[in-house]
Amino acid sequence: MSLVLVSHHLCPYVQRVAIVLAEKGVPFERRNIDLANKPAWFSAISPLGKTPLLLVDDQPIFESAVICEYLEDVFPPRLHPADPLERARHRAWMEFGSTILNTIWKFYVAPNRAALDQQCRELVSQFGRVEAELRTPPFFAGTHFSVVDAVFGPIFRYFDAFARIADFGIFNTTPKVNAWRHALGARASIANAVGADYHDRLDDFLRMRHSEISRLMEQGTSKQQALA
Ligand SMILES: N[C@@H](CCC(=O)N[C@@H](CS)C(=O)NCC(=O)O)C(=O)O
Repeated sequence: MSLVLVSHHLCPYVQRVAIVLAEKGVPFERRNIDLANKPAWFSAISPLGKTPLLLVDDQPIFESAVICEYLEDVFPPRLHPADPLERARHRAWMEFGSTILNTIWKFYVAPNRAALDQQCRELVSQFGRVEAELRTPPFFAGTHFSVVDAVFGPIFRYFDAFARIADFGIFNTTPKVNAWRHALGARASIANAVGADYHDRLDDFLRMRHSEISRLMEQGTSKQQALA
């Protein structure tokens, strides 16, 4: 079977699929595209025009959650829990992860300090919900790495970049989430789901948002230049 993951360098939804593939030890080819200038072959096979897209022997499957479910059906080991109710709970928290990704987007495009602070409060509240859901460390389901971990690894990666800009204190009141974040950061499948140039690419991307975050990054650069 040939698997091609049609990707974008920064896309967190691509990363969750790459992590699931890595956890299952399934080889695949990654094909990065420019989402600002989508190739015609991609638009032709992608109904939503979004990454990720998994080509399974040239047949396109779209939507990251659907792709993860397909991989669960086909390749061992099972990352989802066996119990149907627990599995439904995991799927629900995958969905919550997508909601957090939407807040992260609102956070880095916030045009001014007040809007940024508002999204910061929203993130604190959302991670508060996650905190209440976490049981035994190190992962979402204790020692068993699950698809929810694959969803949250790329979420937490954003906060490494945000922490380089300023201390937003987002995890100050959620120690379990913070510990989970660090456990996921140390997992090889998560670390390897992005290229070596990811940090620079993400910094460039954030700098070009013309947002409050971009301004804070500029201020940081000017301060560093003044100190040099
Ligand atoms: N619900 C989708 C979201 C995927 C998504 O938003 N991908 C972004 C990149 S991270 C995209 O392709 N955006 C391009 C566009 O919307 O034109 C999934 O889970 O796969």
